[in-house]
Amino acid sequence: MASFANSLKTTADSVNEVLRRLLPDPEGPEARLLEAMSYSTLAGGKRLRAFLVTASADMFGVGRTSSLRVASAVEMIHTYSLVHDDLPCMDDDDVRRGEPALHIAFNEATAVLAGDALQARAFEILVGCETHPDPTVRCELVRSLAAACGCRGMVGGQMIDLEAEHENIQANDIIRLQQLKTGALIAFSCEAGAILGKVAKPLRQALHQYAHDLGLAFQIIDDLLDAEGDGSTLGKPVRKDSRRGKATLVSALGPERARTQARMLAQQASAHLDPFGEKADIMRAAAEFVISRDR
Ligand code: GRG
Repeated sequence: MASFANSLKTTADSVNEVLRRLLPDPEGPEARLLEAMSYSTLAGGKRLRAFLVTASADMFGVGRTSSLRVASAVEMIHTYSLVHDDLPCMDDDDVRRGEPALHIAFNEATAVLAGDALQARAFEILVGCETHPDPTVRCELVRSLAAACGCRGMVGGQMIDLEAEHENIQANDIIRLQQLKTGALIAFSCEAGAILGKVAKPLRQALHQYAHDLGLAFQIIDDLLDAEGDGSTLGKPVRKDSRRGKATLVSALGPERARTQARMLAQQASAHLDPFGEKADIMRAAAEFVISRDR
């Protein structure tokens, strides 16, 4: 696990360096917006999604220039989702990654605009020729990321989540909600390597299935951390789900069954990597990390 933590940290350092280059310099009359984009994007974070992009791309011999650009685009989308999720009209959280949330550090309007601009910048990066020489690959990256973060992906999941507050929804509906809200972007991150490497469909499908189980395990642990974890380690408020009466797999199954389910999903995720043999060992370690993390 220590070696996985080192790999995750190395990827985080690399993606942070690329993000610093790809985020616009805070100059001109719109400088405050650009400062806000950097404030949230460079505020830390595990960079797990970036790791999944580079690890899947490494399996197919894709160069790091390409995979780190895609990883940066994904982290920009992830940051935008956290910025908007923290807004008073959504989850209304004041702290993120151990720092004041963007709408607290700046203001609400700036947080909305910074999220919008991060989303646009992510797609601008994907279509850049430096991302991949083949325009059909760039086009598929754009199509696939748009699907993952749009109305039938992350945004759709957030809508269902907001409407489901204080409702007694069943485990199957919770799973679907979470697949959209958090799973879809994780799935794109894992499949990005296959898109960049132009590999055959069954291999991309195997990565999709790995991501499906990994995403659910990730979300169960996130909910367990909210229910049982330490706010100072997590860098965000805890016990939010119970305060808001939000149904999660932890509230539906109870903590012990939820933890067992997460372990089973992580094992199942690793099994989907069989076609890649030893080349996928680091992605198997990622599944182990997801269920043993404390933040
Ligand atoms: C508002 C468009 C819009 C979407 C919001 C993803 C999302 C949808 C909201 C985030 C709320 C949340 C905390 C969901 C739980 C899972 C999750 C995304 C946790 C945060 O991801 P980590 O742990 O965060 O990878 P770091 O800070 O490490 O990047």
